[in-house]
Amino acid sequence: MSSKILIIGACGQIGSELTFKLREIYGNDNVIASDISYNNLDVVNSGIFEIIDAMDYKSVKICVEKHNIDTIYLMAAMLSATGEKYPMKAWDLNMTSLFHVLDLAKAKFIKKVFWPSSIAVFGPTTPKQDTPQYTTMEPTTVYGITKQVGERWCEYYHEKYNVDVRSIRYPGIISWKTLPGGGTTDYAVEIYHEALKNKSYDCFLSEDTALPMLFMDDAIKATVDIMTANADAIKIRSSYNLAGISFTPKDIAASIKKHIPEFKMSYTPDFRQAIADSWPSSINDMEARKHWNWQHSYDLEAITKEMLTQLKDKY
Ligand code: AKB
Repeated sequence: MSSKILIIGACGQIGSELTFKLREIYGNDNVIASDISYNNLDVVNSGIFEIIDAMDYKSVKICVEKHNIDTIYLMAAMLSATGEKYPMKAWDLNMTSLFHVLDLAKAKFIKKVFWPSSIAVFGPTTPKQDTPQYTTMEPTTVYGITKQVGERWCEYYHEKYNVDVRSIRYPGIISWKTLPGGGTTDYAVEIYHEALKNKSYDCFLSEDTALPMLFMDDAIKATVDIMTANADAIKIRSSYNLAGISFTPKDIAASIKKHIPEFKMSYTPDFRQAIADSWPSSINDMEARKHWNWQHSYDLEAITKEMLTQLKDKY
C-alpha cells in the first residue's frame, strides 16, 4: 500500500484530521501537508508541511515533483456561507484548484485524486427526504454550483482521460479538533463549544431545520475507504451520496441537555436559513453502501458524548 500523498488544504476542519489519519496509515514521511498559511500548528508541526496556493498551478506542480507525489487530496475550498459573501472568489478558488489537480492527473504527474463534493449540489427542486443519488439538482448557492460543476468535470476527466478521481458528497461534519469555517452546518459544532463555555447557544438556523450530518471519524473512514477500494468498485465518478444521521437544532439541544441540564437554546435565523432550507434533510446513500461497503458508526447520542468529553478540558 505504498503511496506518496499531498493534502492541499491540510489546515482546515477535514484536511487536518485527514492528515493525521493518513500519516498513521502511510507513515509521516509519505504524507505531505500543505495550506496557504501556517494556521494550524498541530498540522504544521506533525510532519512535512509546505506552503501552497491551490490557485497557483506551478506551486502545486513543484511540490508534486519535489516529493514524488502520486495521490492528491484537494481539501481547499470556500464553503457555502462564505461563498455567498464572495461569489466570484468562491467560484475561482473552487474551480481553479480542481482543474489544476485534474490536469496534473491527466498529464500523469499524479495517479489518483480525492475531491470532496457536498450535499450543497442539491437544491429546492430536489426531493428533500431520502434524496437519491440520481435526481434533480438545481443548487442555489455559488458553493453548490461549484460542487455540481466540479462533479461533472471529475466524471469527464475520468471518461475522457482515464483520470482516477474519487469523490464523496459530504454532509455537515461534526468534529472537535479543528473548527469548521464558513459553512451552513457549522452550528452543529459551535453548539458544543458554547454549551461548555456559556451553557447557552443562539442558533442561526430555526429549531426544525433537519440536515444530514456525519461525525468526523465516520467522514475520514469514508474517505479512506473510497480511496483504498479497487478502482473497478468505484462505479460513480461524479460523486457518491453519503449519509450518517439527520437531526434538527432542537434534537441536538435535547441531546446536550441530557449532559448539561441547564443548557439553553435560542434561535435567530439569518441568511444561512435559506441555504439550509434549499438542502435535503436526509440522504439515501445505498450506492456507496453497495459499491464500497460504506457504513457509519456514530449516532447523535454517541456524537454528543464524544464532543463533550473531548472539549471538556478546553473550557
Ligand atoms: C457547508 O455547510 O457549507 C458544508 C457542506 C455541507 O458542504 N459543511
